[in-house]
Amino acid sequence: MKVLLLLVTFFVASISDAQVTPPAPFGILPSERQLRWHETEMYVLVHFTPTTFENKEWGYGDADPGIFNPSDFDAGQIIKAAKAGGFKGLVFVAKHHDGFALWPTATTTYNISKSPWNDGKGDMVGAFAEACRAQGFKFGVYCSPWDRNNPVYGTNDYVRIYREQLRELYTRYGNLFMSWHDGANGGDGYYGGARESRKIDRSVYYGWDTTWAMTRKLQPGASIFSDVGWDVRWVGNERGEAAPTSWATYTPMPLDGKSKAGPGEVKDELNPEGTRHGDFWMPAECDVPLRKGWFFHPSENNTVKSPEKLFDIYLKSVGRGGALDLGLAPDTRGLLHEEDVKALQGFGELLGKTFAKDLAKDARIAASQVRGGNKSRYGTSKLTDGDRYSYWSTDDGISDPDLTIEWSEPRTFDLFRLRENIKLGQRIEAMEIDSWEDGRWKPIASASSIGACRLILLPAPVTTQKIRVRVTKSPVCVALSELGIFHSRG
Ligand code: FUL
Repeated sequence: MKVLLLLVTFFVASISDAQVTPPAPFGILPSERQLRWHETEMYVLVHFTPTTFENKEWGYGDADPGIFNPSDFDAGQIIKAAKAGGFKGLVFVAKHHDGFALWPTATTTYNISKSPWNDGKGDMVGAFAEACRAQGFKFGVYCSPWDRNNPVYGTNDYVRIYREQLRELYTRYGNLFMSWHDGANGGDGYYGGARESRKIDRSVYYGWDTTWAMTRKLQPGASIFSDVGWDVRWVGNERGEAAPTSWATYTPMPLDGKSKAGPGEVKDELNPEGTRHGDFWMPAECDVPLRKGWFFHPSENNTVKSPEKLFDIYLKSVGRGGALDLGLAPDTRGLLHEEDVKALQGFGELLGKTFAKDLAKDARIAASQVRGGNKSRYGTSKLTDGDRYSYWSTDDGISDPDLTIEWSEPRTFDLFRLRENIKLGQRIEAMEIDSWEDGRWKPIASASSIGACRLILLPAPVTTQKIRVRVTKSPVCVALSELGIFHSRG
């Protein structure tokens, strides 16, 4: 009898599952590669070249390779510190604007084999790649298109050399999660002794279409970052801050401002918000150095950002649907300075403490409607199951549903985390949160874009037994995958 009952239940459940079709995806969708990038959320960007030993921010391209000789280089120490900060990947600057290649390349003699480090037998890109793998970290490379050392910079020969440098990087160091291309282009430099200024037309010179076709072929999992966009766009500042409303979709504008451009085509103006209903899925990467500069300078030891400042940046980057790319600058020992290690450790602890207890998990969450009445597939339990892609949804046509979250006794909190299942596109445009106080609903927060992650910090903690989340604007039914409630000041 029991077996029969179970079978009947199973049968009825499968029929109702089959009858409820999932919501149709909305607009432009992320690629698998971009989904992995969104999941990464936080990574570091390491600058360490002869420029460090010159105590400069931009090497001119004329530094003697003999000065590059770290006394105690340890990629493991740097990764360990980043990991303690909650970061999941590392992008290493394999070549900065000074043109010095940190790996033994065949493309230029201005490379690590000419330095005394490891008797000229070292490979710093390899050392980082290996140490990342050993610590379960993702690894990526930054290879500067601008090269102030190369005698042929500005000609087509250089573009061929640059592509060959990328080919070496793509084929020697395993799977990369990012290929990072900065946007500083042309100007004065050493250029093989010419010591002059060279200008290039960045809209055509590099032929990015050809270069990135190679990236796709050799490193299909690598998200391409560039100031002209591709998989990931630059947020438009080096403070690590996305706009309060941030759309993951984007339509780049060309220089002439007349027509629409494709990804990779130069635009004259960045729209920090992204573009609602834009032509491409191109979320923002928010880069910011841990110190004042991207390179280590002893005089900037007192500029290391505090864990609290890093948390604020986290709220404005990851918390606005982007990723946080934090610049780390090893000193001339080849290690992260003690202050930097301390700040990262403190930040990691702050994150751990903040997100340790999700109060939504012990609340009763009731939805105004559940898609097809199918709670097992689209019900509110999906909001707290830790899965970014399972979700609460409603029937088509219901685009302003709400959730009531109730505890058995009052709870104190000040932070919300919301996520949409972005596999179905970025859908929600506005929501409000109310708290039940003195017998009525009182508005406590509101948000516009949600996307991969939206963190909302309240100005002060709120204590209540009941809250309400109201979606007030969405062009289609919702696909909300997470509602987390935390107490960051607890
Ligand atoms: C910029 C560069 O000019 C800076 O030196 C640094 O590498 C930063 C991450 O990107 O474009």
